[in-house]
Amino acid sequence: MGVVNVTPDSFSDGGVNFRAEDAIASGRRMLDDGASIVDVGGESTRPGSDGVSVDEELRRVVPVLEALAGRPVSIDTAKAEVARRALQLGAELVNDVTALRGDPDLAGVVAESGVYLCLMHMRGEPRTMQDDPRYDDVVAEVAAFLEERLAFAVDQGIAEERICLDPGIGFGKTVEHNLVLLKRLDELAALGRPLVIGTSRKSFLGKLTGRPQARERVSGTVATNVMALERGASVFRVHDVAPTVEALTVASATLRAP
Ligand code: 9MG
Repeated sequence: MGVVNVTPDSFSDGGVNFRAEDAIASGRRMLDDGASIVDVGGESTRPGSDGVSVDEELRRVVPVLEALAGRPVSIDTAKAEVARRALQLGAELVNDVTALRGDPDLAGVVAESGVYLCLMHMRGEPRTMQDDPRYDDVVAEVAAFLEERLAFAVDQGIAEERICLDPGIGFGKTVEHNLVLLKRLDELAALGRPLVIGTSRKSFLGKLTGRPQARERVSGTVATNVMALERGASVFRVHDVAPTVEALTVASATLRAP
């Protein structure tokens, strides 16, 4: 899954895709580089960020979705109105970082349209989520949360076979929480739904490797995605599609070797 942030303030790409033409070109390049889908988002979820209005989010994503019509696209939004428009324009998956807690109408939009849904774990909200997050057992608590949100989504009429789960690396987690989640990802895979993993260029990688610039964190991104594959993840949300596809191709061939 390639990441196309149509935002001015993304920590991970410095806003390089804020202009629609740049976002469209990036999305096309990611698909050419081997992404199975591109995730288009118009609201930043980086730590400390504030939300944007429905109108502004639509203004950002609609031209990109229009230009990518006919290609596999996911919409990264927590807003029912934005999801509805994106699905009309052909989006096949709704990536909701609030796991249906942000907008009471979003579950209905997803249920009616029959598209795929990603439910992600987040402790708190982007503005405050990195203020001293604590867990007794981060894996058990994330698993319990995802199980509860999965049951909620199914209860709202969304087909279970259409739902994937995501531990929300970096969303209300310390470096150690992120590492423990990656190390014990098999416990989340045991929930029985496909797992999405999003480590791409995130700050915990920079803290471990001394890379302050997000775009210098490709090796860390690749390493974590290979580990996540080995522990049961099947969707890898990344900015750097070509090196990730190459690494995952080799890693998955190795896992399949007799
Ligand atoms: C929007 N977004 C930013 N990081 C993410 C992650 O790790 N997973 C998902 N599903 N979405 C994310």
